[in-house]
Amino acid sequence: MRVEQGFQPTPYTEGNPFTTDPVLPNLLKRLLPRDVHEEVYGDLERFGLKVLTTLHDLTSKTSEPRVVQYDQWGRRIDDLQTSEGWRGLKAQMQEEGVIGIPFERKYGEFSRVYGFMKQFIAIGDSDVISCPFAMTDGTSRVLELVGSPAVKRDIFPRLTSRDPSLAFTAGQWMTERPGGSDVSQTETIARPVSNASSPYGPVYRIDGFKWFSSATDSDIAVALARTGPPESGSRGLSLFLIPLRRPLIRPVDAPRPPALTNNIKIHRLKNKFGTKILPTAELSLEGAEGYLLGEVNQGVKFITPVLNITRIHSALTSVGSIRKCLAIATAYSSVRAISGGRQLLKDNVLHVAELARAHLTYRALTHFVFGVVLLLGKTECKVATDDEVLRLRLLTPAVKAFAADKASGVMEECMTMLGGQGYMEESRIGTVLKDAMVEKIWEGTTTVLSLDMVRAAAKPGVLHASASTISNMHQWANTIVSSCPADLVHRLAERLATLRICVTEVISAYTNPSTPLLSRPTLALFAYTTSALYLLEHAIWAHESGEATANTDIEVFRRWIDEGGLLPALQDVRRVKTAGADRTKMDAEIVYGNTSTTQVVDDLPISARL
Ligand code: UCC
Repeated sequence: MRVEQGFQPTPYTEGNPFTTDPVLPNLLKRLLPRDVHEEVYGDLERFGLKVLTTLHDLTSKTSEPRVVQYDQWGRRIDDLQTSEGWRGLKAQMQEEGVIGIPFERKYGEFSRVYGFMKQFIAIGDSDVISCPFAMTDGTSRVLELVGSPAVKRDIFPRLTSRDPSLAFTAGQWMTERPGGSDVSQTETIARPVSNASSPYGPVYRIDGFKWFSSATDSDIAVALARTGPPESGSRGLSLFLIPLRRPLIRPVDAPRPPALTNNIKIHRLKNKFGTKILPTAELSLEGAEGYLLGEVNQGVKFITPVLNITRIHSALTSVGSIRKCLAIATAYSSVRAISGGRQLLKDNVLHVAELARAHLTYRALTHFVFGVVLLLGKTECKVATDDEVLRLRLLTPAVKAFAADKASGVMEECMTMLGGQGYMEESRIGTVLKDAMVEKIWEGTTTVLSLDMVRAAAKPGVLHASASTISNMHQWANTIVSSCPADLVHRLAERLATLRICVTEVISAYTNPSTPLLSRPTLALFAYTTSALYLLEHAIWAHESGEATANTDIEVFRRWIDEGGLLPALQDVRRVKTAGADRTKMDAEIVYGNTSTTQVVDDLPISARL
């Protein structure tokens, strides 16, 4: 039989990633004031079509970057070559204003929601172009906060520019070989240059080796380097603005110089599991010129906006990757016939039940991440209350870690929903899944972030009562739960009670961390609870404003409480809370074998074994 003969599978057609998404249009309607919503809706609809056409085509033209280190005469050139598709994607995102929108702030605090929504619908059809823009975004914020007038005149406008011929992107260089996430071991040294001056800030010569430098094709980077003695750990680090190419400001038609022009050598490109299109490199800084940002030895403090903003981007990418895979799986269910051709997958209850389970997680995460995005917008525009600023600090690591943890499982399910077709590279589910795996690692693993939350929660008023503040989390949860109208309270009473129990448990776990083991399960419970609160907030809004989706939104909240994983997360926290040292010892024995006397499991309280 020839390939043209016999059964011909029907390809699926994906709808507009914004207008046909089951969550986004209504979420946007709730989050934005009516006039802003009316203005941006059309742009997002237009961009949604562009994602399916222009961006999709450019993605098919990307290929792995390469570095040509020497020319034929043996001269070091470090020529970093990226693909036409990659450069095209970059230009498209700049023109669309993914960095312009949040910093132009045409829509005030709502600009963040609009800008992030644009990035969100492009994820999955734009390779990992979101990565350099995450760092460009964080860097723009740092420069906005602490850049010199000349930095604000020459560099900030380029980072936020919509003109690709002028626009800059930025990288972030923190990680080094000794420490990974622990920057206290930073070996890179910055020495002041007394006889040099720059309008961009005090000039330093920087020497060191940066181990994971993504966005090596960028124009500038923000980097930590040591200015204090080694024993000062992370308190002896300062933040620098480092041009990757000099001169930094050139005529538009001037050729792009290599990083060697600032004494930066590309040692090699990383051989990564995913994100292969992204030029991540090991860099050797051999007297690179850099300009101090902020105060000496305060580098960690000044780089935290980059960390926090990139963490929100990371969460967005995890959830956006789910969106893409679900869009494919859902579209496929409308064309794939089963049962001898008599039934489409979309009419098969067993299949739809699995799709609904995946959609449940997607909905919860989408509401969570855009809740955080709104808080970011409010904070940057200085209209957030003190409580909201504190909440943003706590929710940022939580949403990053939680979204990354949940994403891969859902994407795997989506892949199986296409059977063998899902496993084919052409479906792109595999690429999206592999790329999204990095979200569990970069900008802090789940464990690192769970410890960050412990630190953030210790700030007075964030979670627990202080002299003047009643619990922030408690107050926020109370405000949402108590805004539930009577008829909804009646329908959801049991779930609302569960939610209150979870809030109390989270606060207690952070207030009295009886064991260091609590940080990870508490992060999970916190994230389940927070996403439930956002789902409830949305369901109440939909119910009260008579949205056609109201019943679905209420059901999604109910299922998230009953079936989404919140109850096992609650049990986890309770189990670990009461476990004590015996559990830690048993953990070691499970992993490394019995090396000393064993505390038998039966000696543990029953609650610790649930
Ligand atoms: O290695 C990586 C690359 C992986 C592979 C990449 C491949 C391709 C990528 C593709 C992408 C698409 S990523 C790993 C990057 N590293 C991190 O994410 C850093 C993780 N470490 C942390 O988050 C740490 O907490 C640090 C570095 C931020 C700080 O740790 P230290 O040195 O212990 O410092 P402290 O003492 O904990 O914090 C210093 C101050 C404190 O304030 P003060 O001085 O007032 O007490 C903290 O409260 O900074 C404050 N602080 C923060 N403030 C710390 N973190 C934050 C924060 N997030 N927000 C606000």
